This record gives sequence, structure tokens and C-alpha cells, in this order.
Amino acid sequence: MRGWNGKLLRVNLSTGRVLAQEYSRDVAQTFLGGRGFAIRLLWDELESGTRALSPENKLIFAAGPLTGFPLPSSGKLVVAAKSPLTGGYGDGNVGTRAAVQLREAGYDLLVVEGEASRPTVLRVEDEESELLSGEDYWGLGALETEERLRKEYGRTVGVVTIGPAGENLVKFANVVSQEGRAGGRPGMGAVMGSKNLKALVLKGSKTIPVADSDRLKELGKEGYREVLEKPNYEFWKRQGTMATIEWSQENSVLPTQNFREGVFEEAEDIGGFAMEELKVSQRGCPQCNMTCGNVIEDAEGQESELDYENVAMLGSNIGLGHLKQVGVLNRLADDYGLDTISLGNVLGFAMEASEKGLLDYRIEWGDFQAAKALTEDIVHRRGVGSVLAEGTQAAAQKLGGEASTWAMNIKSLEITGYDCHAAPGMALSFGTSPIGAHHKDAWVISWEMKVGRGSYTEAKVEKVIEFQRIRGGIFECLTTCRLPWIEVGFKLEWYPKFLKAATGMDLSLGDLFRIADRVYSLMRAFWVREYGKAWDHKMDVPPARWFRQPLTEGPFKGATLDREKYQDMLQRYYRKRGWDQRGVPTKNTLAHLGLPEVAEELSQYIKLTP
Ligand code: PTT
Ligand code: SF4
Repeated sequence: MRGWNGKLLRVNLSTGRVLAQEYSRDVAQTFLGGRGFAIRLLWDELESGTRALSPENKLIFAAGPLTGFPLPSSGKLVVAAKSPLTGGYGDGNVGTRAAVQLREAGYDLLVVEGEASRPTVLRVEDEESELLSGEDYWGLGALETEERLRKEYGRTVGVVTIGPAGENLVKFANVVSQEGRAGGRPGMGAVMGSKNLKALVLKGSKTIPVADSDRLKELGKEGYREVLEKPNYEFWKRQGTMATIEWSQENSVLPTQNFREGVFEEAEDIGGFAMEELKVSQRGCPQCNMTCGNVIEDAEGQESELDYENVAMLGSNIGLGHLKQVGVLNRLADDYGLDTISLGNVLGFAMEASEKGLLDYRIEWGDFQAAKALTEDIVHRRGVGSVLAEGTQAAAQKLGGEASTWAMNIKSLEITGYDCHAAPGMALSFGTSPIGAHHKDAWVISWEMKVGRGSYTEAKVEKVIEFQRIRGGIFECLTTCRLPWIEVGFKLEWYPKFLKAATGMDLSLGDLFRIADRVYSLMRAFWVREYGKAWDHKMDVPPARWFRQPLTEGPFKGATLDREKYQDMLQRYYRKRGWDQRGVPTKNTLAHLGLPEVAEELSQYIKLTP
């Protein structure tokens, strides 16, 4: 095979057995890599009903056919497993040297199974692999763990680690790399913790097989140059994703006080320009020439790397308008290995519950010290922190009454930084995201602003699907960063050319969309297999707050989503995807996508529509 190594490394932590295995060219060509490989493997190998935090779950680190080549922003890695937060398919995408080192060690995938009897570090260097004691690192923050491991094994090794949140099985713990790259929102860090695996240390020295090396180098050079020449490149380097704070405020979608409002009085103080004043350095992922990790010195004198989502969720969403204090919460999340988005949701939920007198715990909007203390209680599962460590859905069930109305999650994954009271297209995108609410698959909101906020049109349904094909399909399977495309306008047409030079496969964008559709229907089948008869289209509907409790401030004062129109839009989305009224892929759709065996198995769990 060219472009792919054609090999995966399977590590069983219960038995200590490490096995290099080949996988078929057919899987490579029909699922490409990254998310595609992960869902194929989870579908094939996981028994339905497997407990997410049991040794039987599989934690997958998956690269794609462009990962590690000298191509724009190609240093990303998908981390996937059955999610302990949602009970469905979960994944995330982290920029890390480990992605490149995995490929240069001769593998495209690392599959971790079982559970070690004591804290463990997995070290892989080309053909050599060893399971080392992780006792000395257990309990340490992710940042210190990585620093120590790099000191011990060399500055160039790729390290992926968990912090205490993953060790303590906090349901929204993620994995961390390179001082503040993080991924795997739906609890991938907890899955790693449940296996007693503290860290991966990867190193490789091989050349990744390539179909046309000269052409790949030439395309890479041209691609990097084109990125540099884009008109908005300079501004991107200055602010990265942080410019979105001002944009969200102007458009009344900046999540404020647990998504009650879309505007925040102190937005300017936490925005891109405020960040520029405080910026001390810039970091980024490997292979990238548009590095976007903006580092500030936080209120405790430590470095903290900011992104839009982190600041929106730990700033305006909890009523905190002091950027250096937001920086502290963000750095703690990186060090503890906690997803910032869910953390901001959980803190906002607790503040609202406290305000309503539903919680035996006092925490007010914008109270930095209380937010910090509660974060620590969540990580160490103390008192109410232990309830919140289960996520907003479980916490709302515990509180009972109306709490689920303002528990801001879909399929139990907390919503990311865009208020949708007046953005039905974006609400559909959150509703149908294949891992629970996340903007990563279809960030249609900026397009929606241009075409009209109030409508529930066919064009919006089509846009959600188009973006899911590109972002959730192409980028998550090729496993390269989507930001060159979406942020500076690097053309999508580059990617089939990159793929051809790497693998020799001559695929059009249409062919790639078909692969994306296959991956989407398989992810959906996985959810349905897990939920069986309990699966319902209601799982794709946002929380009641956006339908029932209008905005009370800003230019969209009075706005809510219309439930009937949303439902209608959802049904149109299903029809276009070839799914039935429950949102389940039909037999015909699965067969058409080359997955007849999936239809056959799925019929054992739920009656399929022909
Ligand atoms: C992503 C989600 C995001 S989306 C952000 S900020 W963003 C949060 N970042 C976190 C963080 O930081 N620390 C932490 N402890 N938790 C965090 N959780 C949140 O995770 C990230 C960039 C960004 S910054 C985005 S949009 C793009 N995401 C990509 C993606 O998903 N796929 C892809 N092919 N390319 C992408 N490029 C961009 O990468 P999840 P990173 Mg991330 C610190 O993890 O689970 O996918 O959720 O990976 O290396 O940090 O880069 O305004
Ligand atoms: Fe990483 Fe940012 Fe570069 Fe994407 S643009 S690869 S997130 S540094």
C-alpha cells in the first residue's frame, strides 16, 4: 500500500500482549483513515452494550493517509472509543507530534484494549514496544507528565497523556498533548484512565510509503505557499480562533450565563484584541504554518493557551469577564485533562442551579474563586463535584424537575460555543452531530448569518449535510486540520490532489463525499445498535431552553426556536440522508453505501425500514 502503512498496533493491557497487524487495502480505500478507521473497527469489534469504562472498550488513536507528510496542517490524530458520557460513538481530534511519530513508526492506528493492573505508560519506537510503570506519573497533571516524559525519552517523542480527571473517570475528561492541545471531548480521557494508561510515548524513524514522492513534495511546497499568501493570513496569525468572540457578540450568539443570552456585557474584555494585549507567545500543531495557539500569562503568572471555545465557555457562559482569570480555568482544564467546553457548561449549569436554589452549594455568576474550587471538586469527585463530573444530563436527572430544560447538551454531550435561540441551521447541526453536540462537523452559523437567521429552509438542511461531508467526513478521515480551508480559504480541491500523490488513488470530491456518507451512516448505526429500541428522533433535538425561554437582551430579544419547524427540518435532513423517521439508516441506504452486512446486524436490534 502507498500512503498508508497498512498496519495497526494492537496493545492488550490486561495480558501485556502487543501485536502488529495488517489491515486490508479495501478498508483503507473505503474508509480512508482517522474517524473512518475508528468507526469501522468499533462496529466490527465491540459487542453491543459494552460498558464504556470496562476493559472491553477499545481506545483508538487513528491517523489518516496524509498524516505526517509535509502537507499543510497534517499533524492531527483522531482519538475514539465508545463514549462514557453519551453511550454512543465518541471521538476528538488532537494536533500532536504523536500523530507523525505513529506514522513514522510504521503504523496508521493504535488500538488499546483491556486494563492494566497498575498505572502504565506505553512506549512505542518502531518495532519495539514496552509497557512501563506509570506509578510515578499517576496523579500528576498532564503538563508535568509530558514534560517529564520528554526529558526522559527525548524532546522529539510524541506524547499523549491524561491528567487527574481521566484517572478519576470524569465523564468529560479528554487527552492532552504538547502543553495545551487537547482532544476527545466525549470522555476519551476517562476511557484511557479506566485502562490505567497514563500516557503514550511514540517515536518512529521510518519513511511513510508514498505513491509519488516528488509530486507530493511539490504540492506541499505550493500548498504551504498558498496558505501564506492568503489575504487574511496575517490576522489569523495574530488572533486565531479568538477573533470569533467579537464576531459572536456582534451576532448575538455568544453563549452567556448558561446559554440564556447571546450577548455579554464584558465581551470586549475577553475578545481577540484583549488577548493580543496579553499575548506572550504562539504555539501550534506539527506540519502547520498557520499556528493558532495564542498563549497569555494568566492571573496566576502561568502560561495558558486560548481558543475561542475555551474563552466563550469559561468566560461569558459563566459570566466571567476577566481574561487572565479565564486563562487560569483554561490552564487548569489542560493540566487536569478536562474538556473546557463541557467544563464551562457544567459550571454554568451549577451557577444557574445555585441561583434557583436547587443546589446545596453557593456559586454565583462570574465568581472566579468559586469556579476554580468547583473545578477541583469535579476533578477529585468531591461532594457536588462528583455529581457534576457525570456531565449536565446526569446532573439534571439527579436534580429533577425542570433542570433538564437548561442542561445544555444534546445526546448528553455539552453544546459548544454558539447560542442558537436565533440560528435554526446551527441548531440542526448540533442536533445531528455524530458525537453529540459539537460544531466540528458542521459550523454553518457564519453562512446562516448571511442567508437569514429566522428561516428553516431546504438550503439550510443541505448546507448542514454539505459541511458534515467536508468537515466531519473528509477532514476527520484524512485527519488533517480543517482550519486552512475554513479560516483562510485554502481550497478544498487541494485534498484530492494530495491524496492522489500520497496513495495513487484518483478520487474526486464526489467520491470523497460518498466515503463521508458511508462513515456517517455507520456512526449512526453504532448509536442505534447501542440504544436499540430506546433510540428515538428526540435524541437529535436541542434542549428545551432554546424553544421555550426567549432571549431577553440584544438585537434578537424575544427570539426562540420553533419546535414544529425544527422537527420538520430534521425530517427533511433524515430523508436526504436516506434515514427513516426515527433517524435510522434504511436497509437500502446501508446497502447502497456498501454496508449490507451492517443492515443485517442492525436488524437484530431494531426493525429496519426497507
Ligand atoms: C475540540 C474542542 C475545541 S474546538 C476546543 S477550542 W476550537 C476546546 N479545546 C480544548 C483545550 O484547548 N483544552 C482542553 N482541556 N479542552 C479543550 N476542549 C475543546 O475541544 C484545536 C483546533 C481547534 S481550536 C479547532 S476549533 C479545530 N478542530 C479541529 C477538528 O475538530 N478536526 C480537524 N480535522 N481539525 C481541527 N482543527 C482545529 O483544531 P475535540 P487541538 Mg481538539 C487547548 O478536540 O474533542 O475534537 O474538540 O485539538 O490540537 O487542541 O486543536 O475554537
Ligand atoms: Fe493546529 Fe491551528 Fe495549525 Fe490547525 S491551524 S494545525 S489547530 S496550529
